[in-house]
Amino acid sequence: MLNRTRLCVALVAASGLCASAWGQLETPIDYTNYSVVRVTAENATELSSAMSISETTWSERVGIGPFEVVASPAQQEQLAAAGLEPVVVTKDLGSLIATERAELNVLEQAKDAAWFQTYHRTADIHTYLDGLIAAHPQLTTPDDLGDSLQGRQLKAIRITGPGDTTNRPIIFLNGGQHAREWVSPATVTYIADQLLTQYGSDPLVTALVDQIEWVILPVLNPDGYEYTWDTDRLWRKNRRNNGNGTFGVDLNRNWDIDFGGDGSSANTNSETYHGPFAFSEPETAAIRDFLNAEPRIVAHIDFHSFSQLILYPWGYTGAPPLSPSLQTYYEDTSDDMAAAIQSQFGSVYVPQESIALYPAAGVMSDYTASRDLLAWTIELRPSSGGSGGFVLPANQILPTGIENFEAVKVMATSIAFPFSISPVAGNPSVIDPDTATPVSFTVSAQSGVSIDGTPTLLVRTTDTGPFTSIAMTNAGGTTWTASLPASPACETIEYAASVTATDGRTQTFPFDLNSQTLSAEVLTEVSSFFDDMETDTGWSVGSPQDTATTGVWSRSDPQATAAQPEDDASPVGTIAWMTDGAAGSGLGANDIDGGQTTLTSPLLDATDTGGAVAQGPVEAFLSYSRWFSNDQGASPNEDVMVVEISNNNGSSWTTLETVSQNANAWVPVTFSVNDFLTPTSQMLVRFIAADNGAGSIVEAGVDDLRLEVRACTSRVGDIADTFGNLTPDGVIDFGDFLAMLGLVGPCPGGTPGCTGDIADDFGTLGNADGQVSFGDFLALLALVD
Ligand code: 0X9
Ligand code: ZN
Repeated sequence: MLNRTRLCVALVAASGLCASAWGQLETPIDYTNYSVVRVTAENATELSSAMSISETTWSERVGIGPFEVVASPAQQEQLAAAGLEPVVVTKDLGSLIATERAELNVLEQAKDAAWFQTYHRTADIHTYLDGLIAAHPQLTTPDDLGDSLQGRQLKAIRITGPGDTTNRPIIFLNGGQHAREWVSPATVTYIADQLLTQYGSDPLVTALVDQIEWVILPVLNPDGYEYTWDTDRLWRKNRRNNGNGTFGVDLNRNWDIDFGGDGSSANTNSETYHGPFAFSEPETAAIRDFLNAEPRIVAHIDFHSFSQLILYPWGYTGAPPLSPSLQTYYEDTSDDMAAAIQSQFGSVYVPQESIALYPAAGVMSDYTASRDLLAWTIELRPSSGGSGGFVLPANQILPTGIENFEAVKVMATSIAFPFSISPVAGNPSVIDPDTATPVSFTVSAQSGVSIDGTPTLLVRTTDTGPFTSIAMTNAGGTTWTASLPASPACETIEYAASVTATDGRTQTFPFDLNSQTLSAEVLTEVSSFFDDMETDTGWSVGSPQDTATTGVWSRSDPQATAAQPEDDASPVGTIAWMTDGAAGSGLGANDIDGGQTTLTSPLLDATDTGGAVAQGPVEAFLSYSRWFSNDQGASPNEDVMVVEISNNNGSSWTTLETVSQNANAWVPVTFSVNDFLTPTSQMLVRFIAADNGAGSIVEAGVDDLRLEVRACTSRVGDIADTFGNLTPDGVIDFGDFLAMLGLVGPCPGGTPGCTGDIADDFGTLGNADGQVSFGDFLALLALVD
């Protein structure tokens, strides 16, 4: 068991750590040689022995099955003796905590340490809030939501723009309900800081501060939080003396929603002890009173760590279903929040209903949801206990704050504005010349609001000029469509959506058109490689990692099984690359067995402009049809096909997609190569299909691979180097006339349409006749710009 001796040693006292107003401080618990170990409880008896041997759990979910606990070497032996099969996942927690502490000391001492490069104690966080209030007196007011059990203030900051606030919705954010989740108060403080520092410069933040009143409470459980600094870094609850030698109530089980139900404990020693009755704790009661006093509160987020989750209601057993519209709202908004987080540093936060994590009773966000607030619990970094759990390195505070500020903005946007507008995923970023191209948006109105007329598409081809507005038409449900106008090659079309409400408010996407628009490049197809696999164009099978014994890639006319098609994907021809196309004696005869098999393309040139001179970007698009089936056999849905791409002839590889879809059909897919790698002349693509599970049926196929290169090529008349010493510069000007003079005469090789021999589609005078002549000069004149 942990050493729980309460002592206040002189050294600690001298450092000020003992100078508490509420009594004696305790010696910090030493976690040297403690580890995080994964145990597996086969039954309730094993579960309860695990809980009695180890005092601190590390997993989000503790129950029958595998979970993680903190254990000393002696406790690990006891766990093993009790049949819990302990496996160490993080060695020496003590040194992890010591490293964190050392890092803190260094940063604290460095005079220029920025606030968010380190963790801070409650009093310092409060001082920081005071600093924000002093620096932004027009936008802030201090707010005291009550006192903790040990008499610390529940100090919040109120943030809103000037003007009448009587109808402004309030969003309430809090951190620090669980003491050891240090990144939570830090993130919440960061959000308050950013709302204020970006006000006046970022248009969206300005609008969100003007239209919403924010109440932000970084530390809801200051007594527990201070205890994690002084005594037990892994303490979770508040510091209630339960009177029987045990301490602490889990505040996040103490709210009046299904109080005492599943996922909360009546055992005072438990980490999820719910307390004697709902709101028995001053911290939870204070927030209840605040909610009662503020009918304008519409939304709430409770920040925790860790696991990277966006949890929405409900989280308790037996909760009634949400209304369909609220369910859709939570799913859509939580997805958008996750996407906004991911857009910053790629962190994946998973949106899900709270109960999908585990049922828990008496939880804060369920309580606020039960009062008709929109309510979330966000679990911050890291994604797993193996990467530090609650002991998150201080250099992660800033990225965690930045990514979650994005999520908060998305959530607040859904409240502050009349519509939620998003471009559909399939809108093209590259379009054909001289071709009207549709783009679509989804537009949904908040309740009580409707669209006036139709949404419009705003379009322009200059960076700063006025937009032309084009009415959109409804394409079913909330989807609206209009076409980008046909435009010549090399234009960049900027566009946006604009929607007006019947109450007169207008909202655009992107939000601020002065700083951001959507765009599409008009690029010409300059080359295209197509392989229908009917002949061998130089594909290769095998890699050093390949171990498959059957179902190795081969080029063949497939024979149908329950997992494999009868026909290739091409409208003409019969052949595709298959993981053995022969049916054999049955379903499992010729599918992949024994590991992976790799198919690699011939070298592809994604810079081939077909002889044209490219101006600006060259964009390559890779498409193919693929077959994948893994949902039959003994261990279904375990295997995948990984598609990788290289731009250096196979020296390194980047994943294009990981296929697990059992479409039971050929699926055509297209990727922009530029989204993954810079296109080069040394491109390869490879398909790695595998059967790693025992007894699965895995079949894969590839057909109709196309590599298309698009570019802005020099226009006819913009004379290229090969014909003169003037560089094509995207502009037809006097220099081109001079260069063209030097070309007068027959085209090289007599081929019509050489540069200068103006083609018909550029002017009625053009004749592309194999001669550069006076008619071509006249046609060129018409192109000057
Ligand atoms: O268990 C909790 O209180 C929260 N997780 S934490 O690890 N930070 O303690 C999550 C509560 C979410 N609600 C439900 N799972 N019902
Ligand atoms: Zn928590």
